Amino acid sequence: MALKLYGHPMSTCAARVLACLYEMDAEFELVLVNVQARDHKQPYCLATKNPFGKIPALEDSDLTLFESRAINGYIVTKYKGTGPDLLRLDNLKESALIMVWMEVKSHSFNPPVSAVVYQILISPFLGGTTNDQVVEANVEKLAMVLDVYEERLSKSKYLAGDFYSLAYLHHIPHIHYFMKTPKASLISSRQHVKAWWDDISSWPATKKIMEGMSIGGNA
Ligand code: GS8
Repeated sequence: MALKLYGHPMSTCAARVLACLYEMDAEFELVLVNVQARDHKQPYCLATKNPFGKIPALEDSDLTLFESRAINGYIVTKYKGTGPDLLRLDNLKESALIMVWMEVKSHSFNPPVSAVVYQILISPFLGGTTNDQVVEANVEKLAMVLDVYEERLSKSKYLAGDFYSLAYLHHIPHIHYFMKTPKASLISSRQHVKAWWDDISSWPATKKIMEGMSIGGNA
């Protein structure tokens, strides 16, 4: 039976899983969740999909998973024999480095990039305003993270090494939206970060998810 992904292509977390499903060439069905109608907060969804009332969730027969990065770990492991080895589980050092950069993405890169994207694109889309102070504070934090990326990417093609992995894939949805903001030069002004983004944003799986990622008329 095909995998079932509950989510919406506009959501960064769901797009992260979609990118992985495309990359692994997995057969799946996307079940659209109407977030504005709060489908994901209904008792049935809380009980059977994600008790935290978030998207995405993945069903594989009797197994239900949530948390996009954990879902991707499952997908890559399940399709290891047929798709690209995005976790390099047979190589202890490489898989450890992938873990490091996935953690960096979650804990250092994600908080500032998502704050900027939220303030500049999502809040106005939801009828709110942009808090410029929050934007500037997070731009400063993101710049420091990207300085580390620039240094790292001057030494290897991708963050974890000269091979592509889940670490690159996990960055794509947020950077896609971030590049639609007036702060995009944080990426494009850094030679190696820009080359990395130009590379990973040209992958077929990346292009496929980008088609579904649009916030109002802005992105
Ligand atoms: C975060 C899920 C999440 O925040 C993951 O899956 O990686 N750590 C989890 N999902 C958001 C959409 S992400 O764009 C969500 O469900 N938002 C709607 C809501 O909170 O009601």
